[in-house]
Amino acid sequence: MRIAVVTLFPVMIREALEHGVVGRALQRGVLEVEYFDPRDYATDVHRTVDDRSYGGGPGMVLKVEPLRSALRGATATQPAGSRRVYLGADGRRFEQGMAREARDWPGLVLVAGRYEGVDERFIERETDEQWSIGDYVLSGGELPALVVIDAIARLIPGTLGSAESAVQESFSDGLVDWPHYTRPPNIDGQAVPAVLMSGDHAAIHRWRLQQALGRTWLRRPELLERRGMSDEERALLEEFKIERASGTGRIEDSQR
Ligand code: 4F9
Repeated sequence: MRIAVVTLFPVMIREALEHGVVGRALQRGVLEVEYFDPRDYATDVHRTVDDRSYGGGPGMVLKVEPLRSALRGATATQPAGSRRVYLGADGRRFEQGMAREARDWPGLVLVAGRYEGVDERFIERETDEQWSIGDYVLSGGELPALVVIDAIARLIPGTLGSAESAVQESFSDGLVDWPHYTRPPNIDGQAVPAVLMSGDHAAIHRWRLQQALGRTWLRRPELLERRGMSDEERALLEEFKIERASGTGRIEDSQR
């Protein structure tokens, strides 16, 4: 898959993508990321990309022309039918389902804005959608672009090894993760749950599903609402609640 990014800080994105699973996808060539810096498209001697805000106030606004030229350069390298996504705090909330859809698009151009602002006429006229990764103020769209690229890259066939894919599949079904443990079996009096060392694979699977259900109920009830449960899962969750009532939970779970 080819992704183009319009950004004033290409090095920030390129270097962050060099590591781990995504770095491997880039090396193997299953993912290609290209960068288009509006500064390279500015036409004046100072390579100006921003200007003062009409209406006054502090903070500079990114100008239409350099952004538009960079975006057109980016779009030219992309297959027909590729989509242009502006990353901005007031966009549609980015979720896993959107990563799956974007993976299947012919191409993707991401535009990272700056916090102070981007001329609205560029967003309106030159981009197809606006995505936000969450409700916080960031200095720009570069970190959101990295989040989006990472989430999509993991879904490209050939990016993950078979073990990683198996892990991914078990969690893309609308529940949060179950808890994980590795050696040593006992540390400072904290033991690994005995079932995980029992060798009973059916019991282990049941326990993990129960933990995932229980944690989703505690921490992300809206996910459980959206997903629904089978009769068997409902029974597992009820058992989780009963066991939990007789134990001690974490502070962040105490609202339940
Ligand atoms: C973009 C925040 C996407 C969240 C871009 C300032 C942003 C953002 N999601 N904040 N510039």
